[in-house]
Amino acid sequence: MAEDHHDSEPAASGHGHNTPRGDTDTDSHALPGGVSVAEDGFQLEASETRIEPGKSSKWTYQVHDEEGNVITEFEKTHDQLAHLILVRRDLTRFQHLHPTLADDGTWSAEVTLPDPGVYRAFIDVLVDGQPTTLGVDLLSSGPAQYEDRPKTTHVAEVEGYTIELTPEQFPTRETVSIEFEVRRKDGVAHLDAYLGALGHLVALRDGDLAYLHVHPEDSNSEDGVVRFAVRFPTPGRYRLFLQAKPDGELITTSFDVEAGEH
Ligand SMILES: [Cu+2]
Repeated sequence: MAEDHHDSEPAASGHGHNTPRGDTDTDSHALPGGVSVAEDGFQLEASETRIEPGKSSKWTYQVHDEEGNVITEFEKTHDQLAHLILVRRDLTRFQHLHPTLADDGTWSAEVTLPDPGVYRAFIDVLVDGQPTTLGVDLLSSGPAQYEDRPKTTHVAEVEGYTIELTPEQFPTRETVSIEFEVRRKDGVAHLDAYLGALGHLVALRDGDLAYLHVHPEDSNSEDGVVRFAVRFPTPGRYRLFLQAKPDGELITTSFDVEAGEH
C-alpha cells in the first residue's frame, strides 16, 4: 500500500532520516544517486545479478522500503513509471529501457547484455514525490574488452546527424544550463517529443558512475536545440548520454566532458 511504505513528508523537504553527506548544498536532490542499492529509505532487490552475455533474459527486481515492504505504487517521472538505464562500467553499451510493473510490485524487463563485463543497472523512480535512483551491478561472465574513451567530446555524429554540445567549460557545484544542437546536412533538425521533453540526458561520473540529476529545460522543437539543467558535484570527468528524436528517429549519442578547473 502506498500510504504505509515509508514515513515521508512530501518531497520538497526530503526525508528526515536522510542525513547530509558533507555537501554544502542543502537540496539532497542535487546530490548524485545510483551509487548504492539502498538510498533515501528505499532498497533495490534484484532477482538476479549474473546474466549471460549476448542472450535476452527476463530480469526482475523490487523496490523495498525500510521495513522490507515491497513498494507497489510509483509516480510517473519523465513520462514513465520507471526508467532502467544499463551501462557497462567502462561507460559504453548504454541502454535505456522501461520495465513493466506487476500488481505485487515486481518490475520486469527483457535485458540483453551484449558483451561480457560488469554493467551498472540504474533504476530511476519517483515515490511519494521523492525522486530516487538506485543502482546494482550486473555481472556478465567472460573476457571483457574494456574500451578507451576520448578525453573530451563536443561534437558527435550519429545516423547522419551532427550534435554539438555547449558550453565547453562546466563549473562544479552549481546548476548549469547545457544545450545540444542537432543538425542534419541541410540544416537544423526538427525534434520530436521524447519522454515528455525534447530529449533525455543521463550524466554519469567517471570512476563511480554516480548518476547526476538532470532536468530538461524549455526547448523549442523547431530550432533543433534541447536544453538541460545539470549539476556536476565534483571536478573530473563525466560521460553524458543524450537521446533525442530528430525527424521522428530515436538517436543515442555520448559526450565526454571534464568539469571544473583544468
Ligand atoms: Cu526512460
